Amino acid sequence: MAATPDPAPLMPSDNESLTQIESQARSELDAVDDDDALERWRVSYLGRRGRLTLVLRGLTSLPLEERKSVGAQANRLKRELEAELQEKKARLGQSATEALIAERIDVTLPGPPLRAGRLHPTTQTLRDMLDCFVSMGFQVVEGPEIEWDHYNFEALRIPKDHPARDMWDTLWIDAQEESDRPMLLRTHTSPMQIRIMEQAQPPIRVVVPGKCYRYEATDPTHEWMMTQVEGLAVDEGISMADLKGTLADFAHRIFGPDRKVRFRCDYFPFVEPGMELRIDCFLCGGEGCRTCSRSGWIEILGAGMVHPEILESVGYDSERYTGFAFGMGVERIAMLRHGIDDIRLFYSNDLRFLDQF
Ligand code: 2U9
Repeated sequence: MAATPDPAPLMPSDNESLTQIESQARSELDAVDDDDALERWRVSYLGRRGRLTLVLRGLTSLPLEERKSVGAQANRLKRELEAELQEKKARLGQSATEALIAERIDVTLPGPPLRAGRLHPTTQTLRDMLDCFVSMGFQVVEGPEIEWDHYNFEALRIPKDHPARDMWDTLWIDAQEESDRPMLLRTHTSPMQIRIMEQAQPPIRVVVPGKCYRYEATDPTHEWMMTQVEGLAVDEGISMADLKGTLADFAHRIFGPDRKVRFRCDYFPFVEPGMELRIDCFLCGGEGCRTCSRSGWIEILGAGMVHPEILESVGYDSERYTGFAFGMGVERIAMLRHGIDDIRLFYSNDLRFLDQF
């Protein structure tokens, strides 16, 4: 390939050009920020056809005096630029190392904090409730959420067309309501107690937690899905005193030892007698407020002595065995404990609510 002809050397009196070369070389070197740019700079000033090299090569054509002075300046500039080139090279190498060090991962540093998960407020309260009954000797048993009409209603003394059915608005499975063996979403966990009694002999002490479903409009105290805890104790010699002692103890452990408790009559088809348990209102101290509907008392659960007809229907001798049963809503207990005024908050998945527990 034909060599490119050398550009014309500087004229002997071209001192200004040397000054220009010096200032341009310095400012361009200043702007250099990587190895490639540094090499381009070197070629352009100090390379074989670099601007300074050409000045030095052109010295021979100058008169002696000028050659001496321009030559001295050009050689000084060459030495200085070569030194500055080395310095820049070292600095670029250093900053590349620093960049590598900065990029390095220090595995000994603590990681970013993790957002810890937590138990849902329903689960927290449910666990406290179950702990309480387990410590009294009850076993925890779970059952199916889809049930036969038989276990949910018939076996609990709630026959079809009985007015008591209106107490539970039901979600039926497809067109099953009209079939021989209608199926539904259980309205309470009571069917499981029937299943247990069918399979086991007394003594029985079980608590049955689980989701239940009701066909009803939601409002601050009603949801179409709720969690229940029900309990059943069957043995020889079980009396109302056992029921009252067990449930009063439960109320004191969940709501505090200073709570007053009282039992009042209520009706449920599967117990006789039936009753509700109330505690004195801890918000108004019994004066009467919105939470206790101005009564000074808050209902926390329903209970009663298992109806003898139910004991007989599962094959127990009701002359020998008696039992008590109870049921309550877990969300209701959690609402009272935490002062929550709307049950719909539990399953609306609003983290501002859930983060508080
Ligand atoms: C069998 C025999 C008896 C369970 C009982 C209640 C009273 C009761 C409700 C309270 C509010 C449920 O969450 S709630 O809607 N329950 O009041 N439950 S006695 O009695 C039984 C259960 C099964 C075989």
